[in-house]
Amino acid sequence: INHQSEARGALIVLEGLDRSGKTSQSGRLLSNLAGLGYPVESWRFPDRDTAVGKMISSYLSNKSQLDDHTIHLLFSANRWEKRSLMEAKLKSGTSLIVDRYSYSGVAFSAAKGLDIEWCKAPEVGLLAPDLVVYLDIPPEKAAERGGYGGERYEQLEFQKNVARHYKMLSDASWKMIDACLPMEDVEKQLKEMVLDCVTSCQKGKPISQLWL
Ligand code: NYM
Repeated sequence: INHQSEARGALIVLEGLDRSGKTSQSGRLLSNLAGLGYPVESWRFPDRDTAVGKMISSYLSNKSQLDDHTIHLLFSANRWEKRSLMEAKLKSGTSLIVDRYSYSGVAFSAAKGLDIEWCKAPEVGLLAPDLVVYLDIPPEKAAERGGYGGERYEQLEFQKNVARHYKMLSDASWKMIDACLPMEDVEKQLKEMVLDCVTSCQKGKPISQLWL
């Protein structure tokens, strides 16, 4: 039996404040894993290409207004609409690097004052990441990085509140990387963490579901 072909992919999630470097690091990680011959794709949430994603995008760019609960559920729906494809990819052996996931969903909505348990509820039953890496940066430092893009939420006071909520959500399974380090150092640490995770998934670690 060729065990390699039956090995499942790993679900790797990158989290962090706006301007923490998630998107750049996702790209570098994708090339690093692909370069080593691993089947891998890079995803992001919100996925702005779906119908739900277009509503989210319009909200984020202040072109539309939505009640806080409503937008929260749309972000969650945007993950649900990708769940079956996500599962199929993992089972077929492809690892996924996902830029933001349910933790962004809860941290940003709870930072507006919504109840944290209420925020978690619609995420229950989505696939649980095999690894969550938090790119840790002080909000003030993130704000200094080339300015925010002007979307909703991209303000220092709000980001401080989001950071507090991320800390509440984090548990022992999260890996932290100091996102103030040079990009190459972050890249190297991330690659090592992810290779460990990919290996344990190949060895048969089962896929589990949120919310633990
Ligand atoms: N965001 C992202 C949420 O508020 N809830 C979610 O569930 C997700 C996935 O959207 N400021 C927020 C965080 C970001 C914004 O993300 C858009 P990005 O990574 O800048 O495209």
